Amino acid sequence: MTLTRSMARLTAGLAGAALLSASLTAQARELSVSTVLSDAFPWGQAAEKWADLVEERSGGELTLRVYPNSQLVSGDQTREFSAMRSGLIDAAVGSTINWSPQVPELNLFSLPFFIPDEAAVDAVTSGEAGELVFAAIESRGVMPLAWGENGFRQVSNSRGAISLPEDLEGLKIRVVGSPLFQDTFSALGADPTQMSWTDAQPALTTGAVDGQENPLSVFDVARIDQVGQEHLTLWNYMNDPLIFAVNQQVWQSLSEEQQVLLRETAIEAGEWEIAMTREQESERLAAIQERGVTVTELTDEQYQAFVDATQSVYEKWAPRIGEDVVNAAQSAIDAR
Ligand code: X2X
Repeated sequence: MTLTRSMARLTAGLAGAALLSASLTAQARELSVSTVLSDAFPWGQAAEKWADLVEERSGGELTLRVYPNSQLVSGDQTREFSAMRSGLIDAAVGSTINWSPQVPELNLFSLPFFIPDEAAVDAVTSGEAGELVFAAIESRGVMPLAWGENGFRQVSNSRGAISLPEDLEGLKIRVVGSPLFQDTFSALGADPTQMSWTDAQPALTTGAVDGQENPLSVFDVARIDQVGQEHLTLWNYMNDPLIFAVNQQVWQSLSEEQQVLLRETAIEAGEWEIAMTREQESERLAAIQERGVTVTELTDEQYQAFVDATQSVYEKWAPRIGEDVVNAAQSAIDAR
């Protein structure tokens, strides 16, 4: 081969490689996905499942990279929605609680003793109330795609068993940074203190707070009993759904095919995670009890005492959430 011919080949080869890589960069797209909990928890697993399905079905054209532990918002989980809206984060699998400071309608799920069981959760999320909530999110610059579930939140503490509101009197309870929680625990006579999940664990360890509330999966995986939380009350006072969502500009920049793919895989990952979370509840409870935690279940009268004590929270927050959303949810719950 003459020098000129081999040079010509080399040049053609390089040009080809450049073309190929240019077309790859034009097509391949990576989106960041924020979560509060890692894949040690069902919540983080929901995001990983979404990423796996997208990887499988997009043939590498679209990649979701999951950033757990609220790291994209430096641990401040109540800033996740704003960060996604402004485009600092492309997407998230986030909790209704953490997004409620920016989307008041999401407080629907935090109304104490309002959505009592799994059938009620499903009736709300899959019906008109769910649609209104998704429309509220969309109107604030974020495209919601699917539901997941962190679970029913149960209260624990290091002092003694809680079976009536009086038992919470004066207890310092860590709550998430959402104002409704402050009202609920104040109404119950406790001393609520707002902090992120990142700060909650050291606060429980040092005894700076007496108690906390989280779903069984979080209590179990994070080994909350090992930081002195020996008393757990099953009161199902609220469920904490998760929402799969994408920044609006990012969403609009995707092809229709990619949008369909993202939505379908989010729905699939969400359904998978909700079923898994619910299935695991009884084995998690057994594991928690085996580790020596006292588990308290409420009689109907005790439950009613909590409902009555928090009635004022419902009255204050229903108008802020929007009567149309609350009424649609109430009808769905009644008809379940
Ligand atoms: O902070 C919490 O308690 C957690 C992890 O459950 C949420 O992000 C709502």
